[in-house]
Formats: sequence, structure tokens, C-alpha cells
Amino acid sequence: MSKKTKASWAEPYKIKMVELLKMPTISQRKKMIIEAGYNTFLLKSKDVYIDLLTDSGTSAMSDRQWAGLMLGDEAYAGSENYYNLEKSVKKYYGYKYIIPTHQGRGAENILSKILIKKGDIIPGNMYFTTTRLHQELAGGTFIDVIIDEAHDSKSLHPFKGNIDLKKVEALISKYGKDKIPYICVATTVNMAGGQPISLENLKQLRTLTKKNNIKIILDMTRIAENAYFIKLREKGYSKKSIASIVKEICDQTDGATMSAKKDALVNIGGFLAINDKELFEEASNLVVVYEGLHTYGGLAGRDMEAMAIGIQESVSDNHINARIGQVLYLGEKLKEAGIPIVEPIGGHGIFLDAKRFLPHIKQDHYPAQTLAAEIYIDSGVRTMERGIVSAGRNSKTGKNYYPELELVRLTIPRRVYTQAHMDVVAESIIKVYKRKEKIKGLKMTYEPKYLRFFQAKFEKL
Ligand code: PLI
Repeated sequence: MSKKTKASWAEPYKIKMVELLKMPTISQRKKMIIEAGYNTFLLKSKDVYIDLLTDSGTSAMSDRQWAGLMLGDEAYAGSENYYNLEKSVKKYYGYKYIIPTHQGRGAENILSKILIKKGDIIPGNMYFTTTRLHQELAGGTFIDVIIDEAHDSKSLHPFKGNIDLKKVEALISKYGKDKIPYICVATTVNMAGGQPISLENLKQLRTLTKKNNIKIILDMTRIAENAYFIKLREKGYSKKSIASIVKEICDQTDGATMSAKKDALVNIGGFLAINDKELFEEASNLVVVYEGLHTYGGLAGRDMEAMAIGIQESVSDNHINARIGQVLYLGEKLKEAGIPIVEPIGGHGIFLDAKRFLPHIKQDHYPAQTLAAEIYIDSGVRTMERGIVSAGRNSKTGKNYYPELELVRLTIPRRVYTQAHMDVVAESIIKVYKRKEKIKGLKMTYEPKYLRFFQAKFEKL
């Protein structure tokens, strides 16, 4: 009997310009990682071969976006490009009002300042580093209400980004609805391994929050990737377009913060979107303090034009199929070799489970930080820690958080690398896995106060 073979797919673009890669030698890499204090954030880009540190601001723009840069209207006030961006946000996401910001955390800062009062509780489907910090700086406390499966790297739940509604109900009865200004809902939850939330779950949350007069604010940073998983896995969506699913997600919410550096295919930019006119006016006023006038929010006109075009390209079915297809390709290769990764494979990268990869290294000796450094030494591939270092300390008690997930993220920039690059990455991880017993942990020698993972330094034990 003939075996049915799956049709191959290919990138829905061809390459018009290339950037030559740097190829540091092994002795250079050994020296550089020590100088960087075993922190891949502190490496120089010129010392990196394949850069999987992040998918943030690292996408390749299309020729249409580059052409858009030339249409930059660099007026201080009322730039034409702002109105194009506003049109794009309304058309594809449906929000009424938008305020551009220099990137996602600019929007988080303004949102937190206008909505959070001291002593408030902000439930969310797993923390994100900058989001939680802005909530705390505004006087709030983040509480995780994601389903338990999200903390288990082996669980095959199709929507590990879902919110546990019972946990939300318990918070409402414990603190009272007036202490909860909004629920922060992320699409494809970054720290859980790029795991999606289902529309069914979001709609149930909408019903619960409406009843209690609590807002839903979306972190829509990777919304198109979430829509892909809904189309693939949720009943009733297989024939819908990514664009229509994206719109349906936004329709369940009251506003959103966006880091356009991810899904929206630009190297810089973000925005705050909101449906309430009064909140919009308050945010428009505050943005002039922190970012710039409300019609540019810290961006050049050309950046807003590239974002307006990127939003449109990001919701194309062809684009998203190829984008996640490449992530799956790498993940399947690693799975076949027996490498422990977070499953199901997520939207923006592969997450190695460092607790299972290096079981002999205690969490206090930073297994994920260690593994990211070892991968760099092996091949010059740069990855990122998403474990105890990223989790940081409780801002009230000063004690370290000990997250269940101790991960190394291989984040795939959009439209940048080829399948052959993915082969090289997989080979390097497999090589490191073969010598895992010989790998020793790290000790932290410098710890900055905020978001320590960016700048902390380490030494080998
Ligand atoms: O890096 P920003 O300020 O544009 O965006 C902050 C931000 C908010 N939400 C989520 C889910 C993010 O992933 C995010 C930034 N992520 C980075 C930088 C990353 O490497 O994943």
C-alpha cells in the first residue's frame, strides 16, 4: 500500500537582498561567553552565527514595507503615516482608538498607569517580564490564572494558554471585583512556550468579566500565531481565514497592548489600542509625557508606515503557515532526536526543557542559563534563558521565584533564516545533548535590580 506523503511547503517569498553571517571560531566563542558573563544578552551580535535570541524586532521586512519607509511623513504632529496606521489597526483588529508607542513596554507603562491603583490585582495567563514589572511599578500585583497544564512541559493540551476560570472566580470572591481593573490575556503565551488560548475560553472569560464589570486587555503581541492554532485545533475554525480569527479574538476584549516587533513584522514599534473614549483621552495625554505626541508616540513616521503594512502582511494565511511551518520543522527534528522540548510545539520558537536536558544541575545553579551558554560555545547559535533568571524575585519579599518551567528558547525570527539554518541549529543541540553529563552549572556574580535576565553576569561553578 502506498503511504500518503504530506505535500511540501515553501516560503511564500523570494530573497532580494542578503546579509552575510559572521562565523566566530570555537576559541573566539569560548572567550566571548566568559566576557559576556555567560549571559547571551551580553554577547555582541558580531560574535553570533545564527541569532535565535528573540523574534522581537528581528523580522525581515518586505519590499513593500521598505518602500513604505520612503513614504515617511516626518511631521511632528498629524503625520500621514499615523492615519495609515490607525486605519490598519481599525481594519484588522477592530479597535476604535490607537496610540503609537516606541514598543510594547511603552504601551504597558501607559496602560498600567491609567488603569491600576495601589493594591489592585491583575490576573493574567502567565507573567511576562516587562508586563508584570509595569503592573508592579503602578502598585498592582500580578496573579497567574493560567491552567495548570501550562506549567507542565509534557502536557499535550492543545490550548495551554487558556485561563482557568475557577481561579479567576476565586480571585473575584477573595479580593472583590473592584480590586481587579482588568484581566491581562496574552495570545500565544510567551513564557509557556508560545502556547495559544482558544476562542471558546476567551468567550467564557468575556461572559464572566462582563458579569463582574472587569475589562479584558489583550497582550496581542503574537495574535496571528495564536489565530493559526485556533484554525488548526479549534472546532468550527478550519475554514476561517487567519484575518477573521484575529478580528474575532480582538472583538472579545476592551483594548490591547502590542509589541509590533513580533507578529507585525517591524524592527521597532508598538501601540496601545482601546475602545473607551475617556481612557483613550487619558492615555493620549499621558503618552506625551513618556513617548512623544499622540500621533507618533516615539516613532518616526516611516516606522508607523512600515507597521501599517506589516499588520496587513502578518494576517495572511500563506505567511503564517510558512512561519509556523519553519518552527515545527525545527521542533520535529529535535523531538526525533529525543531532545526534551515543550510540547505541543509553540508559535514563535522551540523551548528546550533544561530541567530534563540537564537534570544534574539544580535550579539554583541556573540550568537554562548554562545550556544557552553551552549551545553558543558549540556553534555560535544564540538562544535565551526563560527560567529562574527571567522569573526574578518577588518584589515584596525579595525571594527568588522558582518557576516550574526552566527553559531555553530558540526563537525564530520571521522571514530571516532558511531550513538549512534550522538543520545546523538542530545538529548543534543534539551535539550538546550527547555531552550533557559533563556540563557544570553557574553562579550569579552580578544581579541588577530590574529585569535581571538582561544584564546579570555569571561564572562557571
Ligand atoms: O519588547 P517590547 O517592549 O516591544 O514588548 C514587550 C513584550 C510584551 N509582551 C510579550 C508577550 C512579549 O513577548 C514582549 C517582548 N518580548 C520579547 C522582547 C521577547 O524576546 O520575547
